[in-house]
Amino acid sequence: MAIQPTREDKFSFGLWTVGWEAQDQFGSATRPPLDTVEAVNRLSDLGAYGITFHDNDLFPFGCSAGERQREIDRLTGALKATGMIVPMVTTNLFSHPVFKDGGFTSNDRGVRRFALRKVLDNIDLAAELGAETFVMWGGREGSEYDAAKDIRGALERYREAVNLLGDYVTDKGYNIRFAIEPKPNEPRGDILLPTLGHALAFIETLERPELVGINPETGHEQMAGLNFTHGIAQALYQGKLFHIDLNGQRSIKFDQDLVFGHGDLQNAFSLVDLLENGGPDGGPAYTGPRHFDYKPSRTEDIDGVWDSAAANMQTYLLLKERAKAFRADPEVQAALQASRVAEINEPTLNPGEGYEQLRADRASYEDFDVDAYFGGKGFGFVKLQQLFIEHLLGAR
Ligand code: ASC
Ligand code: MN
Ligand code: MN
Ligand code: MN
Repeated sequence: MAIQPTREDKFSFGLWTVGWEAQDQFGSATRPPLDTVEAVNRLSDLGAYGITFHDNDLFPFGCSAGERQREIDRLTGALKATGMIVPMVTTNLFSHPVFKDGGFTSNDRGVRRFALRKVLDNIDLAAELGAETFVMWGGREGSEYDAAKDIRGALERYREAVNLLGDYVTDKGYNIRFAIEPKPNEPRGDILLPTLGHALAFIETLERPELVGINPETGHEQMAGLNFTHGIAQALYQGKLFHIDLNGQRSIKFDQDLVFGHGDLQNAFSLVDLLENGGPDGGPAYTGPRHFDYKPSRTEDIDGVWDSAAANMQTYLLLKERAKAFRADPEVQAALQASRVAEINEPTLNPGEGYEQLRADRASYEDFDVDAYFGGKGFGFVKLQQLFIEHLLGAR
C-alpha cells in the first residue's frame, strides 16, 4: 500500500540525517561519508522537495573560502539538476571544541563574538540559497553545574544575539525568519530554552518578536515527557510554528531520533491529523516544510539509510490518509459530537457579559445542578479514542 511522495507534500531532510555516519558515544562510525550531491539526488528520487544543512555539513569548519565555495557550487549544481530547494539553513555551534560551553552563551566573551560572526556568514549563505527559515538549535547553550552558569546573564546574551541577527536580516532586506529549536538536555546536562514553552516565552522579550518563531522537534518535547501534539497546537495558536522537525522517540530517554512514527505512534497520528486537518474548514493548519530530523539507526548500511528516509515520508502519508478517513467517518463525527469536542470553541461568557452579569445569572451557579450534571453523563472520550485507534490500525 505504498504512496508515492510528491513535491507538493513538501518533505525535506537535513543533510546531517541521511549523512550521519553513525558514530556515537560508545562506538565509531558504521557507515562511510555520504556525498552532498548523492544525498540531493537520492532524496529527490524518493520524492522529497528540499534539503537543509548546518554550515559544516556542507563544508568543514575552518576550511578555505575556495573550498567553501566549491562545496556550495556542488550543492547548487545538484539543486539545479533535480529541482530540489533549500527551505531552511542552520549553523553548527556545537561540534567544534571552541563551543564546549556554548556559542551565544559561552562564559567566554570571545567565543560569543566568534559564534555571532559564524552565524552572520551563514545567514548570507541562507539568503543566497533562498532559504526562508533560519533554525537555531542551541545544543551547547547550557550547563552541567548550577554554579557554573548565570542563567539570567546567559538569557540576556541569547537575547542580545538574536536581536543582532534580527537587525541584520532587516537591514539586509532578507526574506528570512528565525526558528528556535528547544531541547531539554543532551549534549549538555541542561540546555537553555528546554521546551517550546520556554522558547515562546523568551521570544516575547525580543526586540523583533515577529521575526522569531520555533522549530519544535518531536523527540525533544517527548524527552521532557511532554505531549508533542499539544505543544504544536500551542505554537500554532500563537502563530509561532515557523518550522517543524519530525522524528520518533520512545519515552523519556536519550535523544533517539528514530524514523517519524517509530516512536509514539498515537502522538504521531494526532500530530498529522492536526497539521493536515486542523486548519480553517478542516484543511491544513501548517503549510511549511515537513522536515525530518532523524538518524538512520547505527545498525543500518547505506540501503538502510534510504529505506529509513523513505519510511519517514511513507509513514507520514499513511497517517495523513488515516487521519482523513478518521475525520470522514460518520461514527467519528457522532462520537466527537457526543463528546462535545466543538463546544470548547463557544465563548464561556455571553456577548458583552462581564463578571457582574455572570454573578446575576442564577442558572450558572445557584440553580446549576452539579450532581445531575456529573452524575448523569460521561463525556464518551474512551469511545472516541477507540475509534481513533481503529482508524490508526486500518480497521475502519
Ligand atoms: C539541529 C537540529 C537538531 C540538531 C541535531 C544535530 O540543527 O535540528 O536537532 O541540530 O540534529 O545532530
Ligand atoms: Mn533529536
Ligand atoms: Mn532537530
Ligand atoms: Mn536532532
